[in-house]
Amino acid sequence: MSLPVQAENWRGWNIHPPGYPNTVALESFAENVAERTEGRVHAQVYNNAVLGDQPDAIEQTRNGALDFGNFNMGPMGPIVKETNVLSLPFIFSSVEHMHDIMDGEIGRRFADALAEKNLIALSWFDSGARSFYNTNRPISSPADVEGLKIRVMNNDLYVDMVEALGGNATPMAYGEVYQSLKTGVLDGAENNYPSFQSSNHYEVAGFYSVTQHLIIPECLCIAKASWEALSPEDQEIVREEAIKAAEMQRQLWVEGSRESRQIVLDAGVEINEVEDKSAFQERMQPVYEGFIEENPDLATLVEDIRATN
Ligand code: GTR
Repeated sequence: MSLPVQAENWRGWNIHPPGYPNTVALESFAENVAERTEGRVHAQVYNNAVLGDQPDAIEQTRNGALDFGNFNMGPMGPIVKETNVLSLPFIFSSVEHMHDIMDGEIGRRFADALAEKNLIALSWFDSGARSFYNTNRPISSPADVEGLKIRVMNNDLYVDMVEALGGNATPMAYGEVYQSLKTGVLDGAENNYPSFQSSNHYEVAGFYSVTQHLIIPECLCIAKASWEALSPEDQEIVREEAIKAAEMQRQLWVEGSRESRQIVLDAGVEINEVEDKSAFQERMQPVYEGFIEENPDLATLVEDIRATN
């Protein structure tokens, strides 16, 4: 006679709406995990940040109130300081560079740092490159940022970044940005094409300028307590499915980014390429210096990434 097995009911946090590349991949992850564990892990994804804003959801996952989530390494910085390295503007030369780093030995260093804070990072999602958009004008040089009120994710590094360009930075939850752009509380924000489109920010901010100042990975993270409650066999299934989900997400991302770009163009958004990004990069010098001064122990990590550029 076999003992009845207690099913784990997993709640997963997701900031994005249905149909978004991350959402599709997370839902497939949940479905495959339930199927392959024969219901021992019944995982459900809650979209549109209904379980809380991102900094809050990270805390809830750390303490086991939530079981998993897809988290951007931006708002992770204040909690897991090593991950701030990933928020240094222009640290990666391209999305491919970021993938190479995160899938290799250096990526494991970040996963170890997250594990120390009770987050088991099983795979890395793509988040493209973030660029500025605003309601006023195209941005081609740092001078165009001057005086603009720009929303940033919850991380002091981004405040430094925007201030180094002469703008006024406002850390704010993602869900509040649309209304703030609409009412003029903000002039602009920054994000990749899929988020610029799916959040509808493009309806109110008609100028998107391709600065690509941040290329930040995102994790599929499991709460340590939920992870440790699994048998080794189920851990293996969850790990495999998380890696498969990241592969799927990265493929969907490429197509999704193209589609989102087209949707915003069709809606009349003016997109300007910033061919020469060096003026923006030069302004980031003090941001790097300040960061290394405050975190001398992370200098090697920064150097190791830059050396692979
Ligand atoms: C998106 C990212 C979200 C969230 C959001 C934001 O690109 O996928 O996790 O960080 O940006 O700007 O808050």
